[in-house]
Amino acid sequence: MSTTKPRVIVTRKLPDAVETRMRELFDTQLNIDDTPMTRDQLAAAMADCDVLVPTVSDDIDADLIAGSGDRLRMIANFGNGVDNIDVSAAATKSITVTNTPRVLTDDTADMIMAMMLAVPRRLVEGAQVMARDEAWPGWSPTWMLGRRVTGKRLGIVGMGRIGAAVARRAKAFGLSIHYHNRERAFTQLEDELEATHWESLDQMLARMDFISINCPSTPATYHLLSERRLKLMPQDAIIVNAARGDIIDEEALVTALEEDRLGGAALDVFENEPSVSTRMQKLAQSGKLVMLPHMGSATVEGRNEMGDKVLVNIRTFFDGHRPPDRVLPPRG
Ligand code: 8YV
Repeated sequence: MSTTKPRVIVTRKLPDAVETRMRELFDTQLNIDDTPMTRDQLAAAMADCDVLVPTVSDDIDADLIAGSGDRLRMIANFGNGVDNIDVSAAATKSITVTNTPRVLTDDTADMIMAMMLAVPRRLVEGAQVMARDEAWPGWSPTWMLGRRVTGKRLGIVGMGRIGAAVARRAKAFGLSIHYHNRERAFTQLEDELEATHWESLDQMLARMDFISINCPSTPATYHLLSERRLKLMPQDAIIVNAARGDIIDEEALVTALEEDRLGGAALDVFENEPSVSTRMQKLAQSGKLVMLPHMGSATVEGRNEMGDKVLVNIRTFFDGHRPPDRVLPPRG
């Protein structure tokens, strides 16, 4: 049966309501069992559809895009970050790229706050004690002591939507807000947050109790927290990263934690996702490192809203308009 509906291939299992609507609107191929596609399967899919709907777990690089043939017109990412897609290569082939901004800001910021509290207040260690038979000897004045959060300094690397949402929450927890950003935030936001802007990332890192990474992963932010910069941080500083793993030199971070040159870290993202090293697992057992499986935006509401955005982006594009969440290639 021939159809005039655009052919859409979705690489992973999406929420039921999103998939159902997707099938109503488009000639859609779903991935019901959620097995990630191999590179060959992605190449075949990209040669056989008008729209690919990938996620962070699909690496849509320049070679795949170059080999995609003429049919592919749109890559509608189910996700905010587009570091999994070579947007410049897509632009060269006039393929429109879209993402799903704004709907995961609050969920991600909530999780970042939870991570920021978890390390100094030893949340995971405490929960593990209660999950083990007879591991709790009973209350004691000097047992399981953590460090106070209120009154400390938080340095936000990347004051975009998520950075600002983290800052608002952290301010309510009594933290003072500092930030480093490519461009200085609007005065209004600085006033609201009583935030201090640092032109020099090095100088900010040397003075903060907490660092939260909230910038996108781009060639310019690769290993932004390098071995040299990690060495600038105070010995009891805590790093939280729910952005992308490759913004921190993970190997250097692990060494710094092992050598007690940092207070701790909470990571929701990793350099070689989904792999983490045994050294990291060992640190996680000691409580110095809290690791989560990339679940910063993982709420039912968020995933449904991400799906709605994908649907609107595809529909708008095929109605002949500019999709609301179009992503342009980086400048310069
Ligand atoms: C998403 C994320 O779950 O949207 C993002 O950028 O990091 C995640 O929270 C994932 O990217 C979906 O593709």
